[in-house]
Amino acid sequence: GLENPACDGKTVLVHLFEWKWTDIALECERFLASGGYCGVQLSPPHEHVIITAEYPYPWWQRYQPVSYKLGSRSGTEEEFTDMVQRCNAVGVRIFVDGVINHMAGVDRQGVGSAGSPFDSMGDNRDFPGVPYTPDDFTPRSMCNSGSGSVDNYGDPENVRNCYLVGLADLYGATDYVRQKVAEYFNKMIDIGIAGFRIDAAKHMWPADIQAVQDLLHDLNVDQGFPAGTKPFFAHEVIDRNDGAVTVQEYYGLGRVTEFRYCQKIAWGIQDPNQLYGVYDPGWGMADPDKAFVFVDNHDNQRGHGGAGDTLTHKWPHDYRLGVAFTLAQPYGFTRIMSSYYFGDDSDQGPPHNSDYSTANVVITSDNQCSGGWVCEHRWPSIYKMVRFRNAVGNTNWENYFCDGNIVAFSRGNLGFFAMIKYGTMSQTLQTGMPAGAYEDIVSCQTVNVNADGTALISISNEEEPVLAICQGCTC
Ligand code: LAG
Ligand code: CA
Repeated sequence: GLENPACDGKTVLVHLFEWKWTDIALECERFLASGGYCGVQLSPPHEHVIITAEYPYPWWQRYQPVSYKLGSRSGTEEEFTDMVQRCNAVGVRIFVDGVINHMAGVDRQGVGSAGSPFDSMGDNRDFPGVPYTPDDFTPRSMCNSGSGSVDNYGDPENVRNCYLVGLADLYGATDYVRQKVAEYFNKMIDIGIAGFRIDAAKHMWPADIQAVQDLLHDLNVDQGFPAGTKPFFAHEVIDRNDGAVTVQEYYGLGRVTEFRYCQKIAWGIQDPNQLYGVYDPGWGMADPDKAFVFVDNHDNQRGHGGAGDTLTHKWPHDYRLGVAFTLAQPYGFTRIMSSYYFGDDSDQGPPHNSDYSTANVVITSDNQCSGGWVCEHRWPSIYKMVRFRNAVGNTNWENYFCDGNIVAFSRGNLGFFAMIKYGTMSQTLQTGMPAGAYEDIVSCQTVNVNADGTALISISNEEEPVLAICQGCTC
């Protein structure tokens, strides 16, 4: 449903940022299904602008819609449908990044990725591929900024009615826009997707999102969803206690992104004494059953939207700890980032062929990726923790231990997690688990839990300094 995706209790999404549909279909079959992943967040599947002049094919061209045709840098409608069906067939669900706040920037015209012409220059708003005409965009008279762009985050009217970085703002209060968006979403629901990430939800009125949701179909029973299941929603609301719009306004529409978690986990890995406070209601952070959490996303990992204090794959040791801890602790519904390398160039698109079409993902003999793809979701201490999170369900964390370097806790009596920031460890800790021999799912070594729940906890791999045992889990 709205807050919990229909994936049989599986609890982790992975964002396969800029992957092609053909590669995602393969990844569902060869890795994600057995890895216990709930599903994949796609890059936006709609037709987008193609940018060559100021920069060759930046990743962010996909955040400028031209129409709702399913033809994008990631592939065609046929490939999209094939991916959805093949992933569903192995129990991995597909989640769409829905860009519905706006169309292309007001400095753009040309032909989109599926062949539709468009003209968004100046006051022109011609998107025949939908079609949208000037009436479908928020009247300039409703925006109180001089430039016409969002420039005052202290004012919700400005945030929602003005043009976000100059992107032509859709007038979501109109029936026509609501119907066109719902038509786009319903087409993909009927193909078999399971839900949405709503881009720039902060810049839309909650009532306008609600109106679209009211028009949506239930998930497709022929693709294995129970009858009457609503699509899952994660609304992108960047709320860092720094503006007039709060995540709480979006409760009732599904989950909300919790960007304060990114900051909290970065600080916590810096100073493990702070880790117990990753969920801080005093900070206004979203309720646990509303929060959508992640260590980094495609924006803040490269200094775009809501960046600052962000852990990324560029610091692999700390990043592994951050993601492993995130998957071990109980707060929120979790998403893992899967990136490509980009150095210092925050505009750079995905690995590409000589004609700039997106390159294939290359899988190596040790089950990692190459060809410029990072594949954090295949790093051992990350993907193994997906199993842990699935196994411990909704249990609380207990037996919390922290000495400023070692952090450990149990999840009910279903699982126990430990990690160490520097060095190695060998120490007796309370695991909260029934007596018995368990396999550490990270190192594959045996952990013997005594009758009183204590066990000798040893971590010797300084690269992947994480240990996890759970009931029913093997290495
Ligand atoms: C988002 N969430 O609210 C996305 O996560 C984020 O990646 C999107 O921005 C943004 N909202 C709009 O969907 C990205 C880039 C921007 C880029 C924008 C449109 O972070 O840098 O703006 O996508 O492609 C670009 C230029 C701007 C220009 C604008 C309009 O960087 O300088 O004004 O296009 O032409
Ligand atoms: Ca808006």
